Amino acid sequence: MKIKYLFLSVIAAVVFTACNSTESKSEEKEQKDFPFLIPSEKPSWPLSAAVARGYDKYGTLRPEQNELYTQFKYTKLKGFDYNGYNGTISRRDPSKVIFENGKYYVWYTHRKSPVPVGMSRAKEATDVIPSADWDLADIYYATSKDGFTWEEQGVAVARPPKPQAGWRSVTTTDILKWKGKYYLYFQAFMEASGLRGDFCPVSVAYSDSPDGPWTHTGKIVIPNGSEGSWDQFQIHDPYPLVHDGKIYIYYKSGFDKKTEMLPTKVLMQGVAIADNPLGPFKKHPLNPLINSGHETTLFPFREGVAAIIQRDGQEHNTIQYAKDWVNFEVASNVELLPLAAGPYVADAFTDTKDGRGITWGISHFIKEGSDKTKNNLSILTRFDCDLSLDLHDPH
Ligand code: AAL
Repeated sequence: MKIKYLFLSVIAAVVFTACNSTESKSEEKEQKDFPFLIPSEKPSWPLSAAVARGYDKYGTLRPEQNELYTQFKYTKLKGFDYNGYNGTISRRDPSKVIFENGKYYVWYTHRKSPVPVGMSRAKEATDVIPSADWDLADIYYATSKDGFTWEEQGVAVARPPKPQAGWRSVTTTDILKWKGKYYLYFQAFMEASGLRGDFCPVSVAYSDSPDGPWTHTGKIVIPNGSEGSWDQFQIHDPYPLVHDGKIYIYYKSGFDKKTEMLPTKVLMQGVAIADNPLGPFKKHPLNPLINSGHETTLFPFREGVAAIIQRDGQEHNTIQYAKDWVNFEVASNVELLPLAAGPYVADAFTDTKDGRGITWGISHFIKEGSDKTKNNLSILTRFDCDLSLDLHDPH
């Protein structure tokens, strides 16, 4: 009997030692294979969701190694007068920047008011006091040799006479160059912003030169959506790019069933596509394509398109990428993003299949009026970033 117990205890000891050594081996293995710095190749051992995401979603553990990660730098522009920042002059919502005739061009919402707007609001549609920073505004443009010092050239597209589209205000424009002609798309307000004005559609003017003269088409080229649709209430921030031989106009709308006058803060972005700059534009069946953001800022990147998503929504403060220009994925998380950014996009209209990205542009910020008019005083600024596959701007 004793031999049996002796035999069993030997077996137990052997098994115990083997287990221990296996355990110590696997512990040893983990210690050996799990160095303090996580390797750049995805490890073979089990990972937590967060560490796995670093490999699977971002493709790199360091944002700086991500082509669509950047920080942003801002520089005060020279050449724009703001009446001592007393709230009577605002400039905001710049277009993309283009390079023509040996200089840069930018278009933007320009509002001049007899009194500081911060303290007054339009009550009636006939009021001559703007109800917001973009009420009773016209589209101005400026040119520059270096992107830092600008020369305001004056009105590009003025408000047309009532009852034409945009008679109350023409704002938030963006530029398209197509077959040698130039097109400015803009929000066409029919009422003061403080009333139902923000429920505006998009119209377009065209010219043979970036210096104008511009001709109003009087057309609504991207109309509000039908009752109950996501873009029923507003068609804002038109942003044209050329892709696949067509004109892609990305735009923002307020997406919920709010009925009060002020636009919603549930903002999403979609696209309308046409073969001709004057339409007809067909809204993509998957709209809205981007679930966050405020003003639209996009640029061709490699075969797809990238988008800077700022201010509102679950995925604000991200840069997103759509290889097919429709289905966007979060590419990076970023901070201190430019508001209403109008980047210099060298390949915005070349129908490129290999977008090279951006390094700078014009955006805006809201400054408190010098006479404490609080907001309603928007200022244009320059932003610089590193979202380019090339080293520098060729100009
Ligand atoms: C901007 C843009 C649109 C809105 C208003 C002026 O940031 O989203 O243009 O109408 O605010």
